[in-house]
Amino acid sequence: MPASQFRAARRAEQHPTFSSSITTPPSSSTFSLSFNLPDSRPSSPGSSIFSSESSDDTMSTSSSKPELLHASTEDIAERDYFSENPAPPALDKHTQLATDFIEFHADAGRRVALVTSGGTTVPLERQTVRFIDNFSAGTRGATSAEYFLESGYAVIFLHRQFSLLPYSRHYSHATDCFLDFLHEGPNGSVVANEEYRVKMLMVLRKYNSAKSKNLLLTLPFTTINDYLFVLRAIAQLMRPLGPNALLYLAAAVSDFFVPPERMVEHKIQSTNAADRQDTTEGALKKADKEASKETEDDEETFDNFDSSPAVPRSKRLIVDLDPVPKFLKNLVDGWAPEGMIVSFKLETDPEILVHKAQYSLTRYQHHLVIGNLLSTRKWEVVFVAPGQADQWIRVPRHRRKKTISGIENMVGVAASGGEVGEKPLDPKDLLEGEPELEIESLIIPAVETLHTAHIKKAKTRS
Ligand code: 9Z3
Repeated sequence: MPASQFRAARRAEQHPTFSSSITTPPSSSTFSLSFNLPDSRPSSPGSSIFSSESSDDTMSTSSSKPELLHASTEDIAERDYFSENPAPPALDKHTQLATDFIEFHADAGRRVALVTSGGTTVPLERQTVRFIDNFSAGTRGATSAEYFLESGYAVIFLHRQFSLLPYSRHYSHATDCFLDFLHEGPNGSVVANEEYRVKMLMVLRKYNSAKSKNLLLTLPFTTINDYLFVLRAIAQLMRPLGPNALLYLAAAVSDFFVPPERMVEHKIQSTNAADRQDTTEGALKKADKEASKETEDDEETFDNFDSSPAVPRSKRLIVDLDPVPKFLKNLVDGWAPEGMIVSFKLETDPEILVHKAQYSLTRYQHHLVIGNLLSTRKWEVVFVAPGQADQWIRVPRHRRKKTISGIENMVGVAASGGEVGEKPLDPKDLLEGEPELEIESLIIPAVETLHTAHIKKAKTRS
């Protein structure tokens, strides 16, 4: 392994939050990094029939797992996941808030969008010091929520705690610290800097309007488990909204997790210095010495890190992750059967994006997949919907905001299956001076149009 890769692996080892997958045998003294891919669970389409929901007679009283009649693979996965994993402590509180919010807007006949946003974490310890995370800042979700509100929707914003929020997102970026927009005015007042004042006032008005009309409910999650429990609960609560419910699943959801039976209680240890039998001062010194020798050894042998016996298996930190069950089918068939469901498909390889989005739609039979590439997600997305040609939505070149992570010459590449990018610039695209455009300002009206058609179709059917 080249030294640079090794250093990256070492960094990941020292900060496991950024690594792909990590576990530990509880008693081993030192650890290294490995990647164990679990077998994926088979899955087949089918309907959700929970006997426990419809009849008490069919529910087993001796087991925590309800019996299932005519169970599909998804039913079983759902029953197992939600009986084997603990409900998050805030679930009841969040459910109550969502119940009141949904009732209020159902009475008003208003459309309600559940917008999920930000990344889920995967804890490695029960008392969590370390966890696996992902890149999502919640820009897509927070920005989309604002445009949904502007279109007259009430919004339940289910977001990763401390990720971006609608409205405050304009002032909470690392580069746009809210304090930089303010200065001290007369008599100790705080005043917006003149160049930002008008925009800030508009944002503040919109925020206060949404709040005063009870149009925005923000609910936080942290872990993948929090997310799944609350997503299921809210989706089920949205049923009375019928087709007026819209589920817009923009959160970046972990595909793998550590199941409770394999999760250690305490912080994963990197040396055996804490072993009970070894707590004498001498033993601790010896352990420290061994640990520092191991570090030196590791430094010397890093070129062989991946395969060398110089790093025995017993010293590696191996996380054994299970796949997170795919609950989209349960959502479509059972949790929110009449609502419109929009999922996102994220890829990094332009050659597979469209195919994966189409596959997802075929597999889960929902209403819209919005495909995006990590590198161009702020400038283009593709809508994949049943019975329609794939539709690319793109911010015109002269209105694109530059981003550090974006790669602009990748725009258009996924549309051609990975071959060429955008066509040469059209002279009309050269117009200068127009303000930057957020892609969500194009996505949300297009989603709204599809939602209107969805509602109309449901009405015709009934
Ligand atoms: C998305 O694809 C979102 O658009 C992003 C937004 C996470 C890319 P940011 O928060 O990023 O604005 O920085 N969300 C869905 C990602 C996801 O987990 N999709 C699953 C998948 O691709 C399917 S549900 O397999």
